[in-house]
Amino acid sequence: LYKSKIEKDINEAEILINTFRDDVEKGLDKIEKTLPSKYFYNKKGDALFVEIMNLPEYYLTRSEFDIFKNKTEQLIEAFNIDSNSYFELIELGAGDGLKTKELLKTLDSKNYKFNYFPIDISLNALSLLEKDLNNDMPNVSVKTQQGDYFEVLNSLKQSKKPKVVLFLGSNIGNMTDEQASSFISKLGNNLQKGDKLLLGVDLIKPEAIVLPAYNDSKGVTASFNLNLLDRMNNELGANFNLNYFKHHPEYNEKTGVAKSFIKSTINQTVEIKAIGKSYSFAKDEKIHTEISRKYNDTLINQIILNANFVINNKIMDSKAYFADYILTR
Ligand code: AVI
Repeated sequence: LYKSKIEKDINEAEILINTFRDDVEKGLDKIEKTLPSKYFYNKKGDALFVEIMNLPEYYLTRSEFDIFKNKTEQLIEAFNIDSNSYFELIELGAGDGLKTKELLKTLDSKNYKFNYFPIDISLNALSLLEKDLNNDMPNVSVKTQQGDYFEVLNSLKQSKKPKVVLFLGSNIGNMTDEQASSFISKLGNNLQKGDKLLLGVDLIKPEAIVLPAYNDSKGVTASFNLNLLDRMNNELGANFNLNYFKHHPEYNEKTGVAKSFIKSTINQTVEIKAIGKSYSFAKDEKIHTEISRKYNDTLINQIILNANFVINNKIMDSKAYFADYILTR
């Protein structure tokens, strides 16, 4: 199909930039302008997200780490796996492995027989994680899987071995409830009866705790959000002036929905060369860039309603900020 690897790489890069352009055009053509949050995560965005996870206001990572560190035995018990029979531990998203390492360490010390399969789109994230794990826990066999979650799960399905899938960090909260439902259903379709899903979600709690997590005092979350404008400038030939847009988070503690916006601070027009259009922004007009949903039992039950899962356990951190639900297929 391609004459060379370079030709293939160029072609793939073109497809990526074209979908970015099309998604931006679709979002900015709407009356209530939106941009998809998945475009936060380029190299700069990945680094900013790591910084966010270490912020004092961003409690999510620490809360889930508390569960993995202090309730490891409960997690493992909930997996209901015989320590003599082999199983596959699969993680959706490579992350920095900090939480998973606690689990791997305990599984290893208890002589469980398993392989660890982190799945990620980013080859870079996977190879960093693999190196780190090989260094820190040479006993654990790490089999990185690059690609789309469902494509990889589908290929892993062939093995017929018992599986435990980790989907941590309230990553599901960046989907709409409809997207989350169909995601969980699809996961169920790629697993076998008895397999487990460990779903980590942030819980609904007062605004005084949630809002600062998305509006930190150092302005890292603001840079993370505004990085979208930077990307459009660099990759789509846009001329957003970052001095005239600001980060604007909102949280509704009744619905449990946190939203991030980029707000225009003046009346202005921005040209995006790759689209061949100009967009006007009124003073105080908002572009919706992210949803970070918080949950309770009712919401989780609704989301898994049409999926082939039942809830077995719910394990929370000491402050009851965050929950890891263990579901059985
Ligand atoms: C990755 N995701 C779960 C984060 C969240 O909390 O929604 C992304 C994030 N956005 C702003 N801060 C962190």
